[in-house]
Amino acid sequence: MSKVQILTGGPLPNIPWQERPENDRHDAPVWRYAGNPVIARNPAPGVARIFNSAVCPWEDGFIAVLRGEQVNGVPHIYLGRSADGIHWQVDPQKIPFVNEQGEPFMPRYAYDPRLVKVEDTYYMMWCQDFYGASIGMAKTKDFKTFTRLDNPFIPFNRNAVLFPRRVNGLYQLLSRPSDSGHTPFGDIWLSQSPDMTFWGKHRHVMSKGDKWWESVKIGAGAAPIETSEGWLLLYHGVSSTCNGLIYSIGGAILDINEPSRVLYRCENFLLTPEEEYEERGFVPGVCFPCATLQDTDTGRIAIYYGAADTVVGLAFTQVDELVDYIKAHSVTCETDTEPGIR
Ligand code: BMA
Repeated sequence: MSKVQILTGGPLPNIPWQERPENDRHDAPVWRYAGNPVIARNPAPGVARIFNSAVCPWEDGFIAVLRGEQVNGVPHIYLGRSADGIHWQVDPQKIPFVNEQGEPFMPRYAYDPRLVKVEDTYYMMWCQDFYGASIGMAKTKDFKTFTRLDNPFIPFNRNAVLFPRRVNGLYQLLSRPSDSGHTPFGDIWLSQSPDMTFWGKHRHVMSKGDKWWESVKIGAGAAPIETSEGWLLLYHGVSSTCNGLIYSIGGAILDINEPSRVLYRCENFLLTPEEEYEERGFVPGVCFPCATLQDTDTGRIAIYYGAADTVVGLAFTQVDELVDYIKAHSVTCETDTEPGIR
């Protein structure tokens, strides 16, 4: 039993897991699956690459919403199924979204999906065209019918991630207001809703950091994990180099009852591109987290991240070690710790 209790989900003894290698010299307690990548190039007919993708437990195994870059270069979302969270069968058809009337209603493009179960429903959120890049959302209960919801925000916005439960009676959605291009700025914001349609009570959560690995912009990654220490948030932080942008994974802990307040924020990255499949690909130097699986009994956490906009990687951490590391290296500033409204 871990010291820090994970309160999201229940026991999941079948999540993928490998112990940390004894000779691991990384500073942060996050280590890669030795068999990475778990989804390689050309994973299905007409799909050249699958990368920034999200998973959930489903029936006896796992299900995933996958960012698939089609051979015409346009991204869409595909479904994947796996018994062990490592070997994936990719459905060659795009997810067939419908509107509330059950009629076909496909986004023009869709990328960076997240998948979060809230109460008895699975919600997906992604980035799509809404007369400019913004957030699309859909819900399903059976992974057969995917009903789109109203788009929560006007353009431009990216990186939407729902919390796995309501807080103070309201659904909670993190996002990152952006521009129409590659966005040289960006903070994480929180929006709240009584019904998944009307989003308001917006709060600022965190600014880009003054540490160089996250000095350009940040964006929420995986759905926050509820723990006895607060909401554990894995996010991406971006730095600028002579050779373009580099995406690393960072960690923070948000207040349980007021998640726009950051309690701890790790000044170090938790994972940064360094393996061949992270440094070489369609966009080199990208580790982009989109989901976790966690086991409440052991405190094990499996992290799914896109690598180099080309493949899916898997990494592991243990909640006690991760929370200790974030706390031990925490540096917060006023824009982190204040309630986020001015
Ligand atoms: C962001 C998004 C991500 C991508 C990243 C790096 O703007 O488009 O999907 O992984 O850039 O290219």
